Amino acid sequence: MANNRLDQVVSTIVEAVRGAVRDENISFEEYRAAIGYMMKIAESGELPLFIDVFLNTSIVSVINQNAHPAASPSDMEGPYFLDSAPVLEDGKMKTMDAYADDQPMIVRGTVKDVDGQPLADVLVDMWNSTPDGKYGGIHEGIPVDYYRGKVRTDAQGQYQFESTVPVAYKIPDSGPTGALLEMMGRHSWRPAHVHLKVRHPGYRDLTTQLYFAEDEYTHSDCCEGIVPEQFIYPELIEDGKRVLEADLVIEPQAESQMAA
Ligand code: MBD
Ligand code: FE
Repeated sequence: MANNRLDQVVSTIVEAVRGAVRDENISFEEYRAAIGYMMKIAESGELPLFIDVFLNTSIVSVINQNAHPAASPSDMEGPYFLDSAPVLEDGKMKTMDAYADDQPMIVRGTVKDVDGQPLADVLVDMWNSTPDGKYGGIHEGIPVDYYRGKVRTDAQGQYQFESTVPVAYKIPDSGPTGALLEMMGRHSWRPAHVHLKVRHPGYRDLTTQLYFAEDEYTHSDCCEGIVPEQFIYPELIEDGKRVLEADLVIEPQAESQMAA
């Protein structure tokens, strides 16, 4: 049986690309070069990164368009979420001693429903980069159980993580994704950011990011992330720790999604 949704989406994509070929007078040589480039992307293992750089933000726009007005803004998941992250009893992530000058960071807040009621026992995931822009379980030398973890909200709906402040993240520039950005005259930096994912039965998953007001890339993200104003944090230090307070509002799942 033909899949109508698939047919419609693929047809629309192909028509959009054909339109670009016509509009830009693409030559056969350029067409072959594009195929060669796509092969390089695939062979380098950067396919998820490449697609996230150019398209994840659009997926998030669709999510935000369809979201309840009281729900927290969604942002890109990016390529480095791992559901195998450890459960943290006290919210304290493992960080590497090798980073002697790292700054401790607390990320905390309350998970609520759209009526403002706190939600207990909600699963919250957080992941962020090392002080030199690497992710646990992804980049060389950083084990999978470092700089990521899961907690559950307490009876008051509160969650807390402890990690260290991340830095602006440079898309690997030895690979074809960074090379393309550079050839386009664009830089390949993401602002320093913290990833959060909230999951609770009967509610829509919320995936978002927190940003730092002082970061020079917060308003020039190479991935054109959403960067919601409410999630840009001015410097707040408590007991030597950078504090980010993020209340996260999740909405009930649509009934059509419940059945699935
Ligand atoms: C990242 O760390 C990220 O969050 C995104 C969206 C893309 C590339 C690297
Ligand atoms: Fe990231």
